[in-house]
Amino acid sequence: MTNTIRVAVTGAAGQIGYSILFRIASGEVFGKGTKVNLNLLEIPAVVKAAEGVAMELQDCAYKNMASVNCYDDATKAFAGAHWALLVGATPRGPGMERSDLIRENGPIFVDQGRALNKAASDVRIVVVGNPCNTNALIALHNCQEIPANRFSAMTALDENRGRALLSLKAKVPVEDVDKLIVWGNHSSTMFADFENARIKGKAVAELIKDENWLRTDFLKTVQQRGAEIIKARGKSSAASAASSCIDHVTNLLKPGSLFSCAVPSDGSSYGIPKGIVFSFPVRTKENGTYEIDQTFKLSQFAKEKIKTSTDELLQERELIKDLLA
Ligand code: NAX
Repeated sequence: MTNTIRVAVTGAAGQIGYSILFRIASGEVFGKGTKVNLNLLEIPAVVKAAEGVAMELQDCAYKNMASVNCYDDATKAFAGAHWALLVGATPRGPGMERSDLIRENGPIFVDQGRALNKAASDVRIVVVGNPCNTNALIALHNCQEIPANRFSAMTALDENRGRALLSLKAKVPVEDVDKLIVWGNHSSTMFADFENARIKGKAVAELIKDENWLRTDFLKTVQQRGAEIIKARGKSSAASAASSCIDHVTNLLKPGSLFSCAVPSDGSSYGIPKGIVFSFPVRTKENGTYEIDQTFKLSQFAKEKIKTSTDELLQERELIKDLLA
């Protein structure tokens, strides 16, 4: 085992933290040939709970975990990190509007962007904490030293939800469903593009001959799945979110992967304006970077759905424009 990396995880004592940290420490994410130093970040009032998680991580005696340390200071937690998984954020409370949540969580990502700017250089940042697209935009604006293409936000859970749903409907194994790209915002306006998706290499409509279901129930179920889980479980999705975050990271590490990933738009792809973080079909390249796949054909129906999500992201940007350095 030769390679050693440092991974910072924020919101380490939260639900997703409790699920993802053990899988990172086990070697599942970065490979059995890599040792991981884990830096856990929590707010001061909760750092004690993170210390409890750290004790459990030590008690697993994972060969792939080189160290685990807890911090309540972002600059210390991000020092020398190769990956920063920004999971921590305040959850949406009862009666709270999305716009309130954006204003509540925005400042966290100003601080964390600045801390990354000071403390890390060769780092890749994945934003999970909601509203994740706009939080990623805030963080990258406050972190001028790190290239914008090192920042992404997670829409892999939405893609996984959609793939699972199509596989159940078509009665095929989930691995037979691919190219299901979720476009836009990780919110109820996201568009899970069943028109470009493939089941066993064929158009979805060839196997699921129910266009009305695809255009209505399918899209709505993917968009509302998070709320449905809260209703059933009494808590938000955490293990599936952690699992999808692992898919997001492993896809970014594996050249040739094609997956849904929210990245900064430079204005050159699919007519999406510059200056928002938008979920596109992202293809990982050999040298650890990625490109936006340009081969997707969008119908008028898809374009309308994508426009709704684009407009929402532009409105979100307007709400936090004072936080963009
Ligand atoms: P929890 O409320 O269980 O945990 C969040 C943790 O973050 C708490 O322990 C809190 O103390 C900590 N925290 C808050 N502010 C912090 C800061 N400034 N620095 C460090 N830690 C901080 O939430 P959990 O279920 O773990 O979800 C975490 C985030 O993921 C939420 O914002 C949630 O909305 C978001 N999600 C995003 C998803 C996605 O697909 N992008 C799906 C799952 C999830 O809903």
